[in-house]
Amino acid sequence: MLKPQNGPTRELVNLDGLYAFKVDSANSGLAEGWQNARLETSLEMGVPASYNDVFADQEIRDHVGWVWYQREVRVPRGWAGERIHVRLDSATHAGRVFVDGALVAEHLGGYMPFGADITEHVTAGGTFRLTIAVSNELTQATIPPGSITVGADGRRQQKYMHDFYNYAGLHRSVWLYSTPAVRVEDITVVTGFEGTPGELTGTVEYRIAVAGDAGADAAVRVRILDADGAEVTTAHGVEGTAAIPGVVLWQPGRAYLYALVAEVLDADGAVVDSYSQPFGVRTVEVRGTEFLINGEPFYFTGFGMHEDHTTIGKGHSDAHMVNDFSLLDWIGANSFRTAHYPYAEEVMDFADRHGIVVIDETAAVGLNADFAGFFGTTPMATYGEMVTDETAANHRQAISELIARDKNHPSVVIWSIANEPKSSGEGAREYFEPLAALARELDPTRPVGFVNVMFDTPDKDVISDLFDVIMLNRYYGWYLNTGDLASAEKALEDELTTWTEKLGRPMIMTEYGADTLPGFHSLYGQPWSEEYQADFLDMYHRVFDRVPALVGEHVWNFADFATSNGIMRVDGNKKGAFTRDRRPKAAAHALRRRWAGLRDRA
Ligand code: GCB
Repeated sequence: MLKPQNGPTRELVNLDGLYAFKVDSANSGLAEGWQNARLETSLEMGVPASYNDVFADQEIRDHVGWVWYQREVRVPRGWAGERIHVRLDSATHAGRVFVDGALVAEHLGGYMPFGADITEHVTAGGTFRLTIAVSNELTQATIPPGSITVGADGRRQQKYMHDFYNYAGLHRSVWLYSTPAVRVEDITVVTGFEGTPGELTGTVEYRIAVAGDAGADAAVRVRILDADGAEVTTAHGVEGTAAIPGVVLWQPGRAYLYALVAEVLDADGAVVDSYSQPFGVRTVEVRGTEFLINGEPFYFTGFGMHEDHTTIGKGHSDAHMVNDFSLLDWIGANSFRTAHYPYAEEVMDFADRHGIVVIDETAAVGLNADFAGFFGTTPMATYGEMVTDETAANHRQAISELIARDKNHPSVVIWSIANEPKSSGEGAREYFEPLAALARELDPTRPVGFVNVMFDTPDKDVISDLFDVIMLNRYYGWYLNTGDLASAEKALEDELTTWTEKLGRPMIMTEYGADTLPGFHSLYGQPWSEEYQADFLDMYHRVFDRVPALVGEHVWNFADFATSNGIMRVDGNKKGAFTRDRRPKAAAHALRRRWAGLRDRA
C-alpha cells in the first residue's frame, strides 16, 4: 500500500480539480450504463471535497446512494512501456472506478486508498474518460454501520449511530501514476536502537515486496539516507537489518526522518525501480502503567479531532491542515487521535515531519445499540443482532488496511480498533478477541486499544483486558452530573481508581468535553457557557494529576463540527476548544496555559 510518488523510475499526475458531477437520484446509473458515456449534467464538483454542503440544494445534501464524477484524462506520452495506475486516496463510503466504461476498481470503506493497474485500458499520449461512482450508504454490515429507512413517501433516509455528519464524495486526491513492470510493491520498516545516550546505534529491520517478474538475477538494494540526503548505510536483499551508528531518534516534538530507498536492480546492476520511504527511528512500549516512547514516559496532551470544515466538509485541504497543526502547536498539544476514522495520508506525513504523536483509529464507530435512543435508530438487543459476520469481516478489512497504510509512520503509536463499541454483555468478547489478535499479528510493535464508552464502566466491561492501553471517553459533568462539577469530580476519580485496581494498565482520557456556545458567559457555572467549559476541563485536570496511571488527556474536541440533525445538537457539536472556523473559546486559552506549560517543563 505504498503512496504513489515521483522518482527516478516513477511519475505522478494529480487528477484533482473540477469533475462533471451527477446525483443518481433513482440509483439507476449503473443499470443505465452512465459509465459508458458522457454524463448528462450541467453540475461540476471540486475534488477533493464532500459534495454535501457545496450546492444550494437540499436534495443533493440529503441524497442517499450513488453520485457520479467524470473527467477526461490524458496519459503522458512518455509513459509508453510503463505500467499505468489510477489511485483514489479515498471514496466515501464506496467507490467504483471506470476507465472508458470498464470497471477497473471498486472498494468498500470510505477512508482508505484503492486503485488499479489500468495499462491494458489506456495508451500513452492518448486520453480516456475517467468515471467514478461514489455511494454514501451505510448498512448494518459497513464500517461504520448505519441503516436506511424508507418513509411513507418513498424517501430514503440514512441513519447512523455516530455523532458526525455523514459527509460523502471524493474527500482526497485522485492520481494517475506510472511504475516499471518490475517494481517495489511494499515496504515495512521496524526500528529500534541500542547503546548509551550520545552513542546510540539505530536498527532498521526492513522487508520489501517486489511485484512483477524480476528474473532470477535481479537484486534488491537498500540505501538509508539521513535528513540531508546523505547516505548513511546500505543493505542488500528483500529483507534484513541495517544499522545506523550515531542515530538521531524521532522524538515527540523533535522529529527526525530518514529515508529508506529501496531499489530493484537488473542483472547488470542497473536500477529498474526505486522507491523512497521516509521513516523515523523510535520505539513504543507499555510497561506497567507507563507509556514509553524511546524508553521515556510519554504524557499525551491534545485532542480527538475530526476532518471537518465549512463548505468542504471532510475534504482534505493542505492549507486547512497546516492551520490545524499550527493551532495544535499554539495550544501546546503534542498528540491527537484520528477520531473516528483514518485521516488523509498528508496529515500522517505532516505529523511524522513535525513530531506530533498519533493514536490511529479505524472507522469502527457506532457499534453500540445503547446509542439507539440518542440517534433515533432502532434499538437492538444482542451483539448478533447489532453486527453480522459481514460486519466483522469489514471490521477485519478496516484494521488490515489501516495497518497496511500507516505501519511506517513514526507518529503512530497506538492502533485504536474501535470507538465506543458495546464492550459489556454477551457477545462483546467473542467479537473483539479475534480483532485484537489480528491487529497484534499485523503489527506486533505497537500497542493496541479501543476506546471505551461511559456506559461500560470497569464493573461491566468484558474486553479491556485484551488491550494494552485503556482509552476512556468520559462525560461526568456533562451527560452525567450535568452542571455539578463537585459530584462529577468524585465520580471521575472513583472510576479511574477502579480501572487502576482492575487492570493496572496505562489509561488515556481520549474524550472529555462540554458543549459551549462561544460568546455565552455566566457567573453561575452554567453549562454551555465559556466559563463552564474551562471549569469542566480544569476539574478533569485536577483529577488527572492525582491519578498516576493516567498517561494522557485528549479533549473532545479540537473544533466544533457538523453532525446529523437531532435535538441534542444545535448546528453541530459544540465541544470544540475552537469554533468550527478555528477561533479560540476561553477554554483554548486555559488549555494553552496548562499544555504549553507542561511542554516547556519537559
Ligand atoms: C462520544 C463520541 C463522540 C461524540 C461525543 C459527544 O462519546 O465518541 O463521537 O461526538 O461523545 O460529544 O457526545
